[in-house]
Amino acid sequence: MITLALSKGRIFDETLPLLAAAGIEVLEDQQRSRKLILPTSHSGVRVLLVRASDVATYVEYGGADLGVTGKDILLEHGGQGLYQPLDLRIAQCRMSVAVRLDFDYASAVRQGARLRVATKYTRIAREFFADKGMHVDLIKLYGSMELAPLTGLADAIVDLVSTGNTLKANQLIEVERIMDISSRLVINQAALKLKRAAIRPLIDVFAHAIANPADAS
Ligand code: PRT
Ligand code: MG
Repeated sequence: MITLALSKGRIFDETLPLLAAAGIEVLEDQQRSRKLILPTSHSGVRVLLVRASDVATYVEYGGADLGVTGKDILLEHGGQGLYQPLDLRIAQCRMSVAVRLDFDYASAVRQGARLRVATKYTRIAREFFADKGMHVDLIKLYGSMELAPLTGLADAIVDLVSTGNTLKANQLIEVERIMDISSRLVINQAALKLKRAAIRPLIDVFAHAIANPADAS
């Protein structure tokens, strides 16, 4: 049996076509089911539903053999000990710095002002501003980062942006693009050795499906 850890929402949805390319169909409706372990059409494969930020942890400790998780999470929590053979190019977005429309970020940077930055991604933010030679006070938040500049909690946020609609709806503007983000296939090192016969073909099918998106129906 191989166990694949996914998170509900975009990662689950965007992994389904890759599984389909391998002839694997998840047999339970992720939205409606309360189950956390979902059977698939392949008796040797099951899907575990975990929080997005827990996928790498499950795979690292062998609670799952493999998983799909964002580069943001791998960079923030460290993907140590995980085999990362593929960028699946799904759940794409970017990590950016955003401020209120009326905040003059450019002159704050020019003047070397000490910025207060709210984010869930303190590690990525710390490295980014350190590389720019900027001094920042980081404020750790766990969600709704957009509120921080609006309430005066912070001057800027570091957060994921995809359409930009959330920023726009909150009168915020993107002032720096830190990096592009997509999701990776992560594999437990021991599982890769012990279950190679089952896992290796999956990697190959995923790689082929990514390289040939036109084949997907
Ligand atoms: O939502 P929950 O608290 O359960 O967990 P999560 O936010 O960690 O999970 P989920 O499923 O929302 O995100 C899983 C992964 O999807 C992330 O780790 C990213 O790698 C990737 N991803 C891709 C995104 C986005 N796009 C994205 N737009 N993750 C989050 N967002 C959020 C963003 O934080 C912001 O609040 O969507 C909002 C902005 O979206 P736009 O379209 O308005 O710009
Ligand atoms: Mg979310």
